[in-house]
Amino acid sequence: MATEQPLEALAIEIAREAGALAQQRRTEGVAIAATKSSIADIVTEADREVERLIRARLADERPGDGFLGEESGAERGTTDITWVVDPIDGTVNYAYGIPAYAVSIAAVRGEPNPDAWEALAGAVFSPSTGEQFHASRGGGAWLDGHRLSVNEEPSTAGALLATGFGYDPATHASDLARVGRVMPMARDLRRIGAASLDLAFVAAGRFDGYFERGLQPWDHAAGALLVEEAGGRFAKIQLDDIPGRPLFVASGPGVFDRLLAAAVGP
Ligand code: LIP
Repeated sequence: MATEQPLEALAIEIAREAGALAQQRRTEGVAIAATKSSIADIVTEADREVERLIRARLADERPGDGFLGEESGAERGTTDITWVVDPIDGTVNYAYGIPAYAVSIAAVRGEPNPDAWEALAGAVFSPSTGEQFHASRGGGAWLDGHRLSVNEEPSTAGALLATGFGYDPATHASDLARVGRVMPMARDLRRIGAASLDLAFVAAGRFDGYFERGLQPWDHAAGALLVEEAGGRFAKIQLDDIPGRPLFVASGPGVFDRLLAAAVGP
C-alpha cells in the first residue's frame, strides 16, 4: 500500500468524527469565543473543541507527526509529515447556522510551509450534506466512492465561478474590482464562504473555477490536492498591492489561463 493511502484513510476517518462533533455543537447553539485578525474574523468554542479532537486523534494515531491548525497553532514533528487542519472552515456560516461549512484535514510532506510542502492526502467533510471529499497524491480525487474530474471547458454560456472576500474591509475594493474583471468570462458567480468547499466543488466539476485572495494554509491544503488530483490546476500568486495577501486560483485546464489573467489584472 502506498504511503499516502493510510494517511488518506486516517484523514477521512477523523474528518467524519470531527464533523459529527461540529454538527452536534451547532444543534446545541454556537458561542463566539473570540475574534482574531479583525472583528469579522471569529472563532467559536466549537472550532476550538473540534480542533482539540482532531489534534488528539492524530497524536494517538501518528505521534511523531507535526501539526498546523487554524486555532491551536503549529508544532513540529519528528517525522516528515505535518497535518494541516481547519476544524471548521466556513466559521461565519457555521456561527449563523448557514449549512455550508467543512472539516478540512491534509497530510503534507516536507517543511510546514505551503510554498515548500508536498500534499500527500486530504479530506474535506461537509457535515450538512454528509459529503466526504478526499484525495491522495497519485490516487485521484473522490466523493463518496465516485472519482472526481474537473470540467475541462466551461459551457458556451460562460464559466460558473466562485470567489470569496477576506475579513479585512480594506481589501474589499480591490476584491470587487477583481470580480468586475472576471465577470465577462462568467455565466455567474457563487460565494459559498468556505474555501475548502469551493475547491472541492472545482474538483467535482460543480464550479469551473475559483479565485480568492488571502486564504490561510489550512483553508486550501486539502482542497488544492483535490483539484490537482481531479485534473485541475491550482496556483498561488503574490500581488504587489497588499503584501502577505496572495491570490489563489483553481480551475480546470481549459479556463485557467483566462481566469488567472483576469483575476491578476493589469
Ligand atoms: C474562510 C474561508 C473563506 C473566506 C473567509 C475565511 P474560515 O475561512 O474558507 O473562503 O472567504 O474569509 O477565510 O475563517 O471560515 O476558516
